[in-house]
Amino acid sequence: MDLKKELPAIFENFSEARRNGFITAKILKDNNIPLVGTFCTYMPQEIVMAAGAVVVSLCSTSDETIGEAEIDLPRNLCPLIKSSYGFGKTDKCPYFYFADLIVGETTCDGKKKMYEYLGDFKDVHVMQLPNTQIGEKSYELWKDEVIKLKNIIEKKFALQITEEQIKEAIKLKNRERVALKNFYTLGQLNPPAISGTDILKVVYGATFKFDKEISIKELENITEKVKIEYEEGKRLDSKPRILITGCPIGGASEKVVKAIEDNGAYVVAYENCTVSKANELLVDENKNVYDALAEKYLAIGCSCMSPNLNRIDLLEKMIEEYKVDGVVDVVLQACHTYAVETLSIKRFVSGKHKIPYMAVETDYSQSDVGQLNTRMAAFVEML
Ligand code: BJ8
Repeated sequence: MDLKKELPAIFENFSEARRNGFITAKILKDNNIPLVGTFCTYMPQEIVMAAGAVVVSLCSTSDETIGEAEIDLPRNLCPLIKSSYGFGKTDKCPYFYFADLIVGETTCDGKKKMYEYLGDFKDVHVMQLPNTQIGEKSYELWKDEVIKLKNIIEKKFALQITEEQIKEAIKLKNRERVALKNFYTLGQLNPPAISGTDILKVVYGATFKFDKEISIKELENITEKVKIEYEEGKRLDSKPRILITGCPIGGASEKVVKAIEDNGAYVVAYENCTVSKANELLVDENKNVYDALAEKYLAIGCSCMSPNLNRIDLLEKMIEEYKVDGVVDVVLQACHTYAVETLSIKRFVSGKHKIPYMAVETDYSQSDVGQLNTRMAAFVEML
């Protein structure tokens, strides 16, 4: 990446990483590098990396294939599930097309049932995730599932994964998390250095950069460049500071970020899976590798866990660190777990913290853009 370029061009480079998917996936295949597709932050990527394979997120974020998916699946289902299934069914996603194995997990009901059908198109392994993070039994179950995933990958790709290789993968993935975190916590600067749109572009785009050493270097350089320019006085205006929480965001659902930023505020923090939920916690490098992985991944504060206290803990920390003026909870249509949790998040944010809170339900279409703009304008005015 040419760091002499202006920041907008550098941010665009990360967006391009996803658009260049076909070529990237093809190069990996030509070099006999196995591709493992995932739909969830709970998937312990280090196991795949230790096998010399590449992990790619298959969570689809466009409405392009939803019509095709609705032939097989109910219409009243989360767009992420329908879109992901649709891309699998139609072979329109290069990553899905080239994936050798798909690893799913028993998170929400819609996703785990969808995996059963996905098995018609691809080799699918589903990890059995417990419904709660509490108790020794949940921990042991998840640790066993991590070990089972290692065995599945060894068998699938006819290789052996050593603990040493997993240790190396843990270190590399941790370095990537730190580089990402150093970048997205630029959102803590007040007034902001960069917009929430650009933060998302980089963090989301980075998941499609498969050479982790290069990606880490780029993230470090870009963070440094933003900091230097900030010191030199390049800052954005002071505006209300919004934290986004809820379902994963990216692609079509970025319309929510746009509606916030077009109507007088900046998104400075993302609590959801796309950004902080996945990267805040590191894997302990001093423990037995399976214990360390089980511990880190089971601690993810997703609404499929009951109770989901870790989401509240992370929100508490972020509201403070980012000096947040308002919280927007994004719920994808028909995502029951996140929809039900809006009550407890509202109680926590506006009850305990006295910070304005709004939940928005959306999908991957553009039909609610007008309504989103009206609601965000009213919300921002209130701050
Ligand atoms: S760890 S947030 S990536 S499950 S939006 S498909 S929950 S109905 S995406 Fe998620 Fe893993 Fe949790 Fe993160 Fe279901 Fe809801 Fe759809 Fe969802």
